[in-house]
Amino acid sequence: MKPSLIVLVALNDSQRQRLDALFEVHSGKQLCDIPSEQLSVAQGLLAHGGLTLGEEQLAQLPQLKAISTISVGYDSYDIEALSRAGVTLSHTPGVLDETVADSVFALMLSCARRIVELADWVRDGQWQGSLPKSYYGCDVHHKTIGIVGMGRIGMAVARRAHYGFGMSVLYHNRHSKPMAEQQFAARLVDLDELLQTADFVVLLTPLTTQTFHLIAAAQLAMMKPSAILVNVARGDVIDEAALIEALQQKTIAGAGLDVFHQEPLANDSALLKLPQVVALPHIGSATTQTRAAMSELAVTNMIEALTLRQLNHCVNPHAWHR
Ligand code: 8YV
Repeated sequence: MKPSLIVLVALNDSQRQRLDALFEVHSGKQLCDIPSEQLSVAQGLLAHGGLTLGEEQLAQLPQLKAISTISVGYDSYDIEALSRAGVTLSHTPGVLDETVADSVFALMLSCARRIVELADWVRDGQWQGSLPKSYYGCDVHHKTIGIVGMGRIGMAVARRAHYGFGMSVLYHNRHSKPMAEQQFAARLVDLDELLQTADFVVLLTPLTTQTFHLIAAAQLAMMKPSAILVNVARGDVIDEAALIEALQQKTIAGAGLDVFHQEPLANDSALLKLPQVVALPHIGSATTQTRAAMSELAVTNMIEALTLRQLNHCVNPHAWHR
C-alpha cells in the first residue's frame, strides 16, 4: 500500500502526477477539510507557509513523518513540537530570492516615487495641468539602503542596490557576510546605526522570538523623517501599532509593506488610510515562474524525505532519528 500524503496546496498536473505515482494523495484547502481517518494515517503533509502547525494539529496526525512547505519562511510551524514528534520540515530556500528582491525594489520605488498614489490620481481624472510640487517624490539611486537580515534574499537586494542603483549598502546581521562586503561594498553595522543612517530600511529577517517586534517605537524613532521602511519578511517583525503612530505623526516618510500582523489585512486597517503606505497582499514571491519553482522543489523535498530518507532543505534533520 502506498503511503498516505495530505496536500493543502494547488499543484500543476505534472507535480500532482509525481505525487500520485508514489502516494495515496488526499487534498483539501485546510487540515479541517481532511477526514480524520485520513489524517490519522498520513505520513506526509505538503502545505504552505501560513499553516499553523503545533502540538494540537500534530495530535491529529500520529503517523506523520515529514512536512514540506512551499515557502522559505516557516515561523508558523512549531519546530520544537515537530522535532519532539519526530517530524521533519523542509522548505524552499534559494528559488525565490531574485523575485523577492524585485518585490523589494518595487516597494522602494513605489513609495519613493509615489507610484500608487499618483496612478490613482491619474485614474481619478485629476491630471489636468502640470504635477503640483507637493506630489514630487524622492530619488532611490545613490541613496543608502539598510538591509536587516543579509541572507540569500539580502544578497540579491544588495546586488541590485549596488550595481543597479549606485546605492551605499549597510547591513545588520548576526554574522558578517564577506561576500557582500567584497562584491557590493556592504558595511556591517549595528541596528541603531543602520536605522539612523539608511534612507531605505529593508526587513528581510525571519520571524523568531529574537526578531519579534525588532522594529518598535524606539527603533522607528531612530529613523530619519525622510526614511522609508520596507517589510517583505513577516508582519510581526514590526510593532504594527507603533508603525501606524510613526506614519501618522510623519516621523518616517513612508512604508512599503507586503506582510502584516494579521493576514489578510483588515479593510479598516489604519494603514490603508495613509497615502504614504503601499500595502501588498503578501506577493513577495508571487510570480508564476517562482511559485512553480517553489512547488516543484517542495514536491521533490517531500518525495526525497518520505521515499529516500534524504533530507534536503530540512530545518530539523535531527528529528528523523528520534
Ligand atoms: C510564501 C513567503 O509563498 O516563502 C515565504 O516565506 O512568505 C512566501 O513566499 C507564502 O508564505 C505562502 O506559502
